[in-house]
Amino acid sequence: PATIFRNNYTPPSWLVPEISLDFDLGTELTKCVATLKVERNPDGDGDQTLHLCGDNIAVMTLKVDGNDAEGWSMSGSNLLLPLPGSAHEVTIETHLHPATNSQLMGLYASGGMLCTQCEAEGFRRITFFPDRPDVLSRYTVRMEGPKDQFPVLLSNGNLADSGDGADGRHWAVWDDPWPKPSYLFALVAGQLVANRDTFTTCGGRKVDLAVWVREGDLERTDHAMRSLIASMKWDEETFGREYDLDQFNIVAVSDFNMGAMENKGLNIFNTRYVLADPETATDGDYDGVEGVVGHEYFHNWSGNRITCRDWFQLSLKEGFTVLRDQLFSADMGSEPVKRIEDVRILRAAQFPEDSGPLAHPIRPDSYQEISNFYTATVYNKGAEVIRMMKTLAGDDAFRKGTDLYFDRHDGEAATCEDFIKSMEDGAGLDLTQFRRWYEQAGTPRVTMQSEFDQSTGTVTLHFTQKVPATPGQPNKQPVPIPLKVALFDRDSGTHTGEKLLVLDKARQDFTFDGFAKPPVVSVNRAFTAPIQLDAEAHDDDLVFLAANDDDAFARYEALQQLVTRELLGTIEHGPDEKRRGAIAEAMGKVLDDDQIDDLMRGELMMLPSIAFLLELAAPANPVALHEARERLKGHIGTRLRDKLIALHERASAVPYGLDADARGARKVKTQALVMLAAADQKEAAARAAAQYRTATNMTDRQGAMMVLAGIDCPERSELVADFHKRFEGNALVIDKWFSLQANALDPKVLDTVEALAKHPDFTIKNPNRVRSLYMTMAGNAAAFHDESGRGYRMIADLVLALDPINAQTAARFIPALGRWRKIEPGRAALMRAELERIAAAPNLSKDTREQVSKSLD
Ligand code: HT7
Ligand code: ZN
Repeated sequence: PATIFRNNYTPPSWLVPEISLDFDLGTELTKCVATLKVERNPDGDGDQTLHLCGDNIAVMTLKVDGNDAEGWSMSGSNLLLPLPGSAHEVTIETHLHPATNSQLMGLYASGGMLCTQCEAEGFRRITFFPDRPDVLSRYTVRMEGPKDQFPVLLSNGNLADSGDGADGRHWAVWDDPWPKPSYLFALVAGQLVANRDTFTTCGGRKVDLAVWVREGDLERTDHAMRSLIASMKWDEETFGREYDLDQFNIVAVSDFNMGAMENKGLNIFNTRYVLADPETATDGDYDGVEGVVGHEYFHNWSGNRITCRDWFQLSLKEGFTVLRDQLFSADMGSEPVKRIEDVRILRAAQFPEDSGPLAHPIRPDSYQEISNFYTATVYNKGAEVIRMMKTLAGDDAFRKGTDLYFDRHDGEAATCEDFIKSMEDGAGLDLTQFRRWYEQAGTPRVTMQSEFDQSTGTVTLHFTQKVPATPGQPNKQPVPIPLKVALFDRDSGTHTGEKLLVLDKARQDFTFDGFAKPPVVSVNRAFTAPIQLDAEAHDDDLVFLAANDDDAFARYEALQQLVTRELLGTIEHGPDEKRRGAIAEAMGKVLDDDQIDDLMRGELMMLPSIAFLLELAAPANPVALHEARERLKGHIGTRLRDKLIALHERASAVPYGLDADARGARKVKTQALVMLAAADQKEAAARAAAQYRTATNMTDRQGAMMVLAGIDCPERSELVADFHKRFEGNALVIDKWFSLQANALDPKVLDTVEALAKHPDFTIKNPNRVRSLYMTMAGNAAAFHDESGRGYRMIADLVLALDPINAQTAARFIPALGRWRKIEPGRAALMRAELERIAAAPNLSKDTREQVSKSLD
């Protein structure tokens, strides 16, 4: 497949200021007539041929200015149309087959309804078009179809007209006044019902809001609607952004490749991020709905009003919008807990990507298949990079920078450089060196040593930084790293004030005076920079910070570091009894401390993930690491048994509610159960079964089932069956049923996964179901890394079966196998062998081919 390079960007030769689309809808056959007003681009190269992208479609008719077109040709799947003048009207008819579109890109059928997914390059599966984000057009969409089958007809913008036709048919015309790129086009037709509300914007515009779902799902849409209204208000208050249409529609579909899509005025969502009620959705699911509803809504400005010039600029909209959704969720709940959650995701998903064969800068330099670049790097590291600008500027100056960006580039297809320049001009920052964060892949490694000079009462912090080599980037330059630091007095447990240091050289020292004794150093507080830090702190200092740090993140971090040190030490030379004792004691303080709320306590109780630990270890045996982690949990569970039981009981007495206290109680309840189960399975099984049986909500039920699924006891099969029976027919909960079993800490889990793949509820055609079984198994270290190689084989078999059906989803399984360099040689060879087996398959998709070949390099 061809490689596309960022530096080869050229402006389009032709522009399309207007397009009208006319759809004659049917599940088996939809006819689409597109009329494009095209104009030569004064900034283009003067090419007289109009290049229109196509994918899996054929030209049925083609006219130019009302006459049959002449001289056109196909180049692969693209249409080349030479045009004599500088402005023409081009009309193209295409025929689409939504029912057989299993790739879920373009127009497809999902549960009887029709819907679209056009980002990144799906519009070319609907009609021939210059399908690139810098071609902005005004869209008018007419659609017509049988009213009984498609009673609801939606597209972008505002409804302009509608009516009934002959033979039980009806039609609607939608008009979107805002020029947009083709990837933001959307259409939905189906049997849907709406939860409706209104929102009046700060400028007085009354907006009709609707969340559209299948009939039985209506009562599970209130949280999505609440989240939408909260997002609209928050974006006005926090970023000064007002909504700009009279309607805002959200539609939930059950077959969807990603989480959701920000189509202008018509967001399309995976049902997973719309539907929630206490009985079927966990607290985590509620947070997911709030975060994703916010994310897609925020794209209306960061993505839609200002879009990307080309796909290399993806982080311009995604990194910034992730930051915006993170800040929103923090404001809606607990800021420090949200920060810890965001860092946990970054470390488990992005750090491994940044150190592996698929590492790329947040603004990549090349790609073969753009769908492969919707990554944790572009999204989550992209958000961290903009967060660093916010830290460097301060909140007020940051807001000046974003205001300038929105003003300067409204209506444009912009670049990351445009964003950086607006930040420089608006926030008053010099980001010359900072631009390296956009250019270089790899997580910077920072070391810190502190040196105390008794004679002068000074402390010097000696820092080094190194950005590691990544594929195609052997030599790196230092980046500016903002680090919040505080120096604690050991006796009083207080510090003299937090400082912001900016580390911008390979080696750098910072000196502080006025100390009678060596202080305890707290560094990278609030995780101000996305780095791997080795601060060489003594265990006692980590224990001190875990108990005393007034920065909640730093407190969490100290305990995580202590545990990480112990686990990495265990697989090298066995457990360290003294350190294990210190960890249990620190955890005991966490359980006792009534200054900590339960949401935070629940975070502090979680041990670092295997994915994160593998980043820090030399090529390791993941199963040994997993076992060490379980043993440490067991040690803590045994030492703190009474406290954990008391906590479980206290939390169990809190009635269900969506407030922070009730949610916190549910979080610690399950965390207590997890630790107790690692200590005494039999006792925990009875407690988990009781939690399951008395559960009034999915958080408690899922927590109990998660623990039970890993214990060989009579309750397990009984309650697994009960769970299925209770929620039969509810796809999202049945997804949980699959993942709970695929995630089990059970030696027979691979047998279970194999059996579940044959279960009548399993289908390879639904991405949520595939992910719930196989992505979960790939994240279950003990299962995936089974020394037989069976876990690797199962993933490779899945990729080969799924690739022809849904290439995007198949390609997303490759990175799990691509991490072989982090794994001990025996298993690494087995992982590579599976990658080679995939690579040898004929007719692999571009998506999977790119990921596999890079993973083997
Ligand atoms: N901007 C959206 C990206 C997306 C997508 C990309 C590729 C294939 C399918 C997709 N569905 C949605 C999602 C977002 O970040 O908001
Ligand atoms: Zn997004």
